[in-house]
Parts: sequence; C-alpha cells; structure tokens
Amino acid sequence: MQWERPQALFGRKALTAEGWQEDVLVTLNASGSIDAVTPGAVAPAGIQQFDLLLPGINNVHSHVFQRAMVGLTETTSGEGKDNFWSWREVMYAFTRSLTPESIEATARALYIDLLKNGYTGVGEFHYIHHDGNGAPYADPAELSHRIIAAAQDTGIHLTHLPVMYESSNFGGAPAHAGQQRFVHSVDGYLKLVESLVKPCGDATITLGVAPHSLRAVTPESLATILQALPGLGLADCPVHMHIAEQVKEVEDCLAWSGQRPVEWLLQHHEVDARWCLVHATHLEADECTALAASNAVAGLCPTTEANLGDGIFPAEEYLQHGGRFGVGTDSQVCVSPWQELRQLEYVQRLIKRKRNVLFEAGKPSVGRTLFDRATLGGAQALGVRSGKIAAQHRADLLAISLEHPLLVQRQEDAILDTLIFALEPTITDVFVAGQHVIKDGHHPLEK
Ligand code: NGQ
Ligand code: ZN
Repeated sequence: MQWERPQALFGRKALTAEGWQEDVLVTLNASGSIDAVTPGAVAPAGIQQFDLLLPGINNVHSHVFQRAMVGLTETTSGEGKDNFWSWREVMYAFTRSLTPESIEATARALYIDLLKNGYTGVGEFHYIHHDGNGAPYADPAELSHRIIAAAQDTGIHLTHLPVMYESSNFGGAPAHAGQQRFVHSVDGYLKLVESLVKPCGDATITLGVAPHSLRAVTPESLATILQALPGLGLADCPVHMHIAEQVKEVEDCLAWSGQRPVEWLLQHHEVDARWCLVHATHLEADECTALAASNAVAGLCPTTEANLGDGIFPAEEYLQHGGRFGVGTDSQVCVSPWQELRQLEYVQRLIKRKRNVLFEAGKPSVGRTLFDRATLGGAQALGVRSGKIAAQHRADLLAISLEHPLLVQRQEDAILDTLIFALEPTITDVFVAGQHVIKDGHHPLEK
C-alpha cells in the first residue's frame, strides 16, 4: 500500500509531551518521526486541521486468531463450572480449523478494527506456528509471514512476538495433543527467530520474543533463549510472557518451585524495561512492589481478564509504587482501548467500593492518568519510540472530532475523562509513522 504522508498536521487542541496545548503544528519527516511540535501556531495554507490530536495507543497483547471465535464461547456447559481452563479447551479445538489464509484474513480485519479504535501498534503474541497436524509448514515461518503481511497491508505497527512453547505445565510436563501446533524445540525456536530478523527490520515492524509462560517453557529453555538474544542482534528486544493469570497457575508454581510465578521470575532473571509481564494478576504485596521497581510493563487486558474470570490486578497499589502498564486486547472480545481503560478503573471501584482509584500525584484526572500510563507503557512494551507527541518520536497520532455536544464544553483532562468514561471517541484520522492509514473514519481496505 502506498500511503499518503503529510509533511505537517495541525491540531486546534493537542495533548503533547508538554501537556495540553492549542493551535499545535506538528511537522513530520520522511522517516515517519515528528520533527517539531509548535503550539500557538498559525495553520499554514492547505494543511489538514483537526479538532484534537492525541498520541496513538499501542496494544501490548494480541492473539489474532482468537478474534474469529469471539461470541462462540459465551454459552455455558450447564454445570456452572465453566472457567479459564474449559475456555482454553474450546479455544484449542477452534485452532484445528485455522489455515494460513484464514489467519491472514482474520489479522487484516482485526488490525483495521484496532486502527479505527485508536491502536496504532500491536504486540502480536504469535503462537500457532505449525499445520493442523503439528507439522512445520514448508516455510516454518509461514504463519509469521501471514501476520507480517496483514500488518504491512493495513499499516499498523507490528511488534511481532513469536512464542516459544514446549510443555503443558511447570516442570516440563509434555505438551498435550491440543498444543501441537504451538510446540518448538529451543533450537527450532531460535532458528525461527533468526529467520525473522530481516523481515522484521522494516520501519513499522519490530521483532521481540515471547516465552509463552513459566508453565509452557522450562527454566533451561528460558535461560537459553535469553542468552541467545545478543547473538541475534536482539539484545534490547521486547520480551513478553504470560504470568500469574490464574490461581491454579500460582498454586502449581508453588508446588513446583516453592515460589509464586512473579517471585520466581524476578529472582531468576534480570527483569527490566525490555519485559512485558502479561496479566500478572495474582500478586502478593512484595511481588507488586518488586514488579513496579523492575521498570517492566504489566500487560493488562482488563476486558479479557473479566471475560475469562481471571481475577483482579492490584492496580491501585501498583500505581502507587510507580508501576508501568500497557493495555492489550488479548482474546479480542473488545478492540477499544478506551473500554480497556474504563474497565481497569471500574473493577477497582467495585472491589474497593470507592471512586477515582487510579491516579498519580499531581494528576487528579483518572482519565488522564490512565491515558498517559497506557501510551507510555504501551510504547515501551512494543519497543517503539512512540506514545508521545514530541520531537524525535514516531508520528503515531490520532485525530479526534470534538463535535459531539458533550465535548464542545469540555476542556483539557475533562476531554479524556469524557472519552474514556462516557463516550467512544469519534476517531476521524489515524497516522502510523506518519502514514495516513485511517481517513475520515475509514481504512482503504474496507469495503
Ligand atoms: C493464550 N490466553 O495463549 O491464548 C492464553 C491461553 C494459556 C490467555 N492467557 C492459553 N489469556 O495461557 O495456556
Ligand atoms: Zn494471552
């Protein structure tokens, strides 16, 4: 796709790295970064003007194929015992029918939906690698290439996270029949990653790694993969892992190691700003503090965590300790970052029976706190210099209409509070690395 690349944009309002500003001229360079941000500017003739410019949001956790099964797992077996693990069996059965073509088609449709809702990047936690019999495709990276093609065609930024999967539980229990499409040896996995270094060198594609979970990867394999990264030129790449999502998972980890999953990981590896710990739902107070201090990003997926009955992340305590987070669409039951942020706050209100829980010092607006944290944490987790309207940052931008009667009177942070808690924003235009991918609310690949 040949995208239009404007040389400058003008926002009557914009949330820049300096805060709320008016009449902001954002100039872009040919490599897709912001050159300069000038408030109080006069719009040059012929430039496109928008009501409001916001930084784009990066979706830190996506399993693309699960988009095709939304709405198909909300029927009970009738015994009142449906849970995460029974959902997972349904999901495994669903994966049997997936083909390279269907996965690519699902990815295109999903990525367009993500862009239209304000996600400018996606962290694709990609774990179906093999054919329906568990045999590698002629090109073992076939399905990675399908995902990459969908991202390139739709214009979304992709942080591709090929997943290492080998076991069905802690202690290296063998993978089940339903997991055969995911499984690699460490050697096979590292070859896959190596083969993706070049295809992911593009300006809008980043490569990272994803050991699926401490359940699915042995300590030896995890250590080998992490040690191999510098040799692949990936010393600083994003490292994503599911962790402590379910109570049973915590119990199994305790039985195996005497430690809880986050406790184990923090003790055995140098978890730093490269890492995104997905869910990290079940944390003791000291794990919460230590995770916040590690500078890793917690990859929160509030609508999926609710849908799957995971539990509640201790967001208030985590934020009080300066913890970083991003939001992800995970099982794809919801593709709106605004709803993820609302759900994150509402769950805290319900369990704490109070209001306005998630805020940071000097930032009393909950909407502003949530938005700032999710944009910064999302960019960090995806390994992109994005998430801020500032010079030298990627031009990942959302243009939002303020025509709705409720928004006409709103100023500054109250705009974000209204968009997150009361309205779905009308996103008219989206730019990814300066490319104009959504125009007047539409993507060119939509019918
Ligand atoms: C996944 N999803 O990889 O799709 C997982 C389920 C698992 C979430 N954890 C499989 N939400 O964790 O074993
Ligand atoms: Zn997941």
